[in-house]
Amino acid sequence: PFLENVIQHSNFLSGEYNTTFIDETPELFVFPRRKDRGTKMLSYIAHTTVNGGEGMPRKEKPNFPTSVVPKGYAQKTVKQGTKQILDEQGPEGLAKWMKEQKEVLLTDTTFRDAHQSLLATRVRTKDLLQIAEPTAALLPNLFSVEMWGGATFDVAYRFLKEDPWDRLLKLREKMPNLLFQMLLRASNAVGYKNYPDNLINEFVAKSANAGIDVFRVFDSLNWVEGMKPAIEAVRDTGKIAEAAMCYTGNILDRGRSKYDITYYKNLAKELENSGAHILGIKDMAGLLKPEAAYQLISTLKDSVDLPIHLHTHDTSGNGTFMYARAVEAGVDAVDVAAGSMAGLTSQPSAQAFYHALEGTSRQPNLDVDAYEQLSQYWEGIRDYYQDFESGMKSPHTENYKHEMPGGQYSNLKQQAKAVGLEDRWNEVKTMFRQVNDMFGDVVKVTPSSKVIGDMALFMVQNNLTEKDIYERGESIDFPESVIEFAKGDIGQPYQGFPEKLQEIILKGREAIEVRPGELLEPIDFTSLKEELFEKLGRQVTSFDMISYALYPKVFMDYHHFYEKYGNMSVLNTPTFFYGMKLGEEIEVEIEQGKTLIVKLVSISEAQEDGTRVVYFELNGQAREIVVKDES
Ligand code: 3PY
Ligand code: ZN
Repeated sequence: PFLENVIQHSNFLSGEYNTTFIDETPELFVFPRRKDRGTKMLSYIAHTTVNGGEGMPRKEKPNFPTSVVPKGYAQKTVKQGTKQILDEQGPEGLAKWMKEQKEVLLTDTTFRDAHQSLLATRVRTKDLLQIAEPTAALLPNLFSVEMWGGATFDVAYRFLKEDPWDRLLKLREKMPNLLFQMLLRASNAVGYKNYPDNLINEFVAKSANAGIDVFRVFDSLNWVEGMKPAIEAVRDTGKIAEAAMCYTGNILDRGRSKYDITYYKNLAKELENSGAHILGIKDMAGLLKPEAAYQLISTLKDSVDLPIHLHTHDTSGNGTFMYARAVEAGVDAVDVAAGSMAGLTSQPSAQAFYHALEGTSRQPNLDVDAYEQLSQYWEGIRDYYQDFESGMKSPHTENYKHEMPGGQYSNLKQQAKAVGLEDRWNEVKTMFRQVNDMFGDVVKVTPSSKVIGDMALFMVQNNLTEKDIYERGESIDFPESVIEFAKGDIGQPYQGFPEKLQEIILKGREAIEVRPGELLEPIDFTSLKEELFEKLGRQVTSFDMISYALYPKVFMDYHHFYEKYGNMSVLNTPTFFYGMKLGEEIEVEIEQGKTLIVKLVSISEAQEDGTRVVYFELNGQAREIVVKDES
């Protein structure tokens, strides 16, 4: 403030200052009092109570039962696990160890994909941290915990107003024995478009440094060329490169030959040759049927030398049966979620899978009662996120038709609702598949699935048929993501683009066939750091810099929120989303050992200017906050 006072002073601006100015101008030493943390926090609570949480309608805070955290595990010495195997034996040693295990290995996805797929990725760090130590202690035999990447990165900043790096660092401390796994969209990192290679390298290096061990790398078109730089970047860190192929179509359908078993066999070999330590199979839409899984895994086991890690979404309800067949064929590891966060668009239930394999030699090595305890915790906190549930109540087999990824279903439904197409949701789903076929039957997963989804919405909204596109294409302004796809900006689809359609969409724009990363200017991190320092007015960490490079606007919006309200990740989740009820009292630990007690006393009627006064007690002292009622 001193410097600000000086340079804004009229004498300074007119150039009249000499060395005596400090004595002669005492007003320079009058600093505006910075808002303290308590006031900022009350402002957030007042705003949320009056107007509702970010992206949510205002709603009376429901009553939630207290969540049950299994007791006695905090700071307890945990049994060593896969993390120590990696640290001691390196990625090759770990891959060898995987293949030697008789029991099928498990990845728990509750910390990432399960809530991405069921609750629009909204689970907050606070709720993850509470269960981290018990998970590490109770499930020391897990292969890995998938807890980062995919959509969690931008959603953390955008909607939860928290720093995803902070989540990673804090969880790492609490779970020292288990491998941490993330989902990396190859050249799209944790975003929706291709980034320069040096940004991918930097992102991977810093993620590895902060605690990620297993990078599940995929390309949304299964384009291996697009995956190589990311695989290489992971290998350079000494961590595990799990190169995943996205499963699409149906190998059992002999009439649909584009993605047949030979396609997957060749792809697997290519990934092995590109340096993968583990071969991932990413069945993002839950299309892999039990017999197909058996045939696929058997073939791959014969063709590559890598351990195989299978991922699915249980949308159809066939997930556990499918896994059981994959286990018979020799799959090394599968992805499951704690029962109360499993099923439907999420992963199959860990407990159900355990019981399904009883009496077989490959039943997972797992304390199933411990999993039940953890599951009870998740069941409790899932309630906090009830406004983000997709509304799907039972298994849907229509995913075999529309082929929409589990993680996209609720998102696209929200998007449809936002443009007034809620009543035509069935049409959107049918159109999703039609657009897929128009584009030549493509792999659909972030971001290619977004292209198909955007186009499907666009066609339903404008009542367009495939015929219309071909007949009136020149006069149609296609969605931006569709144009970028046709330009080759997210890579090359297997067997290329349908030429005619590409021409119609591009309208003379040039398409590329090389890897987009080759054409993108590398990021100049030195000047980026300076730019960001100017913008933030504080020291810039490498984490800030990477996040800003990936998502400039999202990152700056988060920064502005933080300036205004402070660190709101300290609030409990119901308060973060709904604010407080009249008369309610909460405790907020703003830093270790420093707790504030907040009571909401009353809220005034709205004044003529649309503001309300919210009366609190903060540690027993009366405080007032004026907020604008936005209703
Ligand atoms: C993601 O990319 O976020 C996914 O989960 C894709 O399935
Ligand atoms: Zn998934």
